[in-house]
Amino acid sequence: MTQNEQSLLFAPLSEAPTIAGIGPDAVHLKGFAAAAAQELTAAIRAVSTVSPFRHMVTPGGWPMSAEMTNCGEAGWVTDAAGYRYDPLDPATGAPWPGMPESFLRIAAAAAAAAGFPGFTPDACLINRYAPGARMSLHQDRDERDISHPIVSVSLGLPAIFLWGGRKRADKPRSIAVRSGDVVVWGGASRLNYHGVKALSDGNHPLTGNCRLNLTLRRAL
Ligand code: MD3
Ligand code: FE
Repeated sequence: MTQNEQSLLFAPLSEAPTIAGIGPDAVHLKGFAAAAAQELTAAIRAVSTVSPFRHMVTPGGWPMSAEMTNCGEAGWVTDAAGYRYDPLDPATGAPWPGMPESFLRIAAAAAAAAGFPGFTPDACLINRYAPGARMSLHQDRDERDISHPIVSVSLGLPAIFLWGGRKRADKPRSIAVRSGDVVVWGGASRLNYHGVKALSDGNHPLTGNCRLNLTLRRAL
């Protein structure tokens, strides 16, 4: 038996959640959503049955490597016309599926734990990363009122967040995120540049060979 296998035998089945500051008004809640991970993943499956994951195309004409869908009052979309929140799914012509209760609950609880009480998201962008998929450095600035935080929930394969500064040129730090981790970004960090490194191959009991990320937002 290797030392790695040996230590796995004694590892706890799940670790207690911990809280770590990563910048002003940005908090990493490790394992905060671990107990809800299965329920959240099942709800994503239900959403994607109505509004399927798809590769959206940037205004410049490049397909994004992560697949996306949405739920809630409006969904974030990009196409030749630009970025926007749309109350209708362009792929179905119908409203996006409603926000699952489990999403609202985890978002409010995580935001409160991070110092943003009363957070009630009205939109959730759901990203699905296959191995090799990534997200380049960008700001989230399509929401009407940026005084609200964004809550991000990671499920499935691990990833490396790139945590940049207020300017695109600021060198990003790498932050490892694992299934069940939640990160809350608000206040002074709300317009920081951020991205995700190309996903490594792997297999996760919850999702198979992909990573799912929820970003819960107040968009309208
Ligand atoms: C920092 N998603 O959907 S979430 C996105 O893992 C997005 O799928 C990534 O960036 C993902 O827009 C990263 C982490 C995140 C989300 C919003 C932020 C970091 C943020 C807003 C401000 C600063
Ligand atoms: Fe983003």
